[in-house]
Amino acid sequence: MLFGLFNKPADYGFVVIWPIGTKIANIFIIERLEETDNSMVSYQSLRNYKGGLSLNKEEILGKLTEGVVEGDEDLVAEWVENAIDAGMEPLDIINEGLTKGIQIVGERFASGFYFLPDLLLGAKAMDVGIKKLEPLLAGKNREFVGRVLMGTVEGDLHEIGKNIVIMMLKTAGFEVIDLGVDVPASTFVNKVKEIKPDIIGISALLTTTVNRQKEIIELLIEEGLRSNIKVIIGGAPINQAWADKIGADGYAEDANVAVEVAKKLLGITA
Ligand code: B12
Repeated sequence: MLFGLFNKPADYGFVVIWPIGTKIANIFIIERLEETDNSMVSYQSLRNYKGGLSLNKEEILGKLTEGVVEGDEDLVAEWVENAIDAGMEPLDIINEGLTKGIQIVGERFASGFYFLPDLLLGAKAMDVGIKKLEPLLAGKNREFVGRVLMGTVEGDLHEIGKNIVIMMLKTAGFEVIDLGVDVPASTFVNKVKEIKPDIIGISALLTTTVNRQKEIIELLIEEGLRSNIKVIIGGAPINQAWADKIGADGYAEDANVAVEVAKKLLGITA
């Protein structure tokens, strides 16, 4: 049961939310609160959804962002459910809600306001949200349009962005084999030999690890594998100039573009 208090004295009242199972099923709004313009939460916007509750999109996105910034897994889990129930697209939930949160976490870390534990909490909260959305994004059983081998380079533990790219590629019909994080160049190349993917996707988030992308491409060349495979790279510090410099076939700044690039490289038009 949830009580919302309103700070305009004449309009004091409360809102009762009855959870049935895990879903918020019923809301009773005390008449007078409808006139409240100064409420802590705008419950007026909670109307007309599934016969009683409708959440304003900005409000939901704000909560998702807040959940990641605060490293609050429960808040993220709750509001991802609300967002799904409100009919929001999984990708909007990720891009406009959760990702904004992790960007703020990064900025606060860079400015010294947040420390490593805060970074970890933010990442964990983001992960909880993504895991909830994954089943909604996962591709249906169908023939694969191509095979992609993905991983984050050695020395680098960042995987959130890589995992989003993987989800999007799967949604677009690609088969994706994930090598995880901290993957040595030799592991990438051995796996290429074993499974013969069409594309290899290499993620790097640290300026100290981006050079590993180059090493992997060099090893592919050394092993005579380069001409049979397309290489795409990504990660926050990566740009097209770096991709050109190290001889990657493609670069993408986000998961949507990653799918476009992968399709283009394989000549997939649909
Ligand atoms: C979360 C996070 C962590 C988490 C990671 C948890 C996890 N499971 O992934 C933890 C706490 C482990 C962490 C650790 C560290 N981190 Co950190 N981290 C971040 C943070 C805040 C967010 C990264 C993220 O997930 N972004 C959200 C996703 C969606 O975006 P993305 O990763 O860029 O991915 C998108 C695109 O880049 C692209 N993409 C990504 N990969 C690929 C691959 C391909 C093939 C393609 C096509 C596209 C693509 O598509 C993605 C989806 O849109 C960033 C700040 C930032 N703004 O990037 C710092 C940041 C990357 N971390 C930083 C640092 C310094 C560290 C530590 C060294 C801190 C420390 N003192 O220990 C350690 C290093 C650990 C290691 N060895 O890797 C610095 C790096 C600075 C630098 N110049 O290199 C940053 C920039 C923070 C900062 N502003 O200072 N970190």
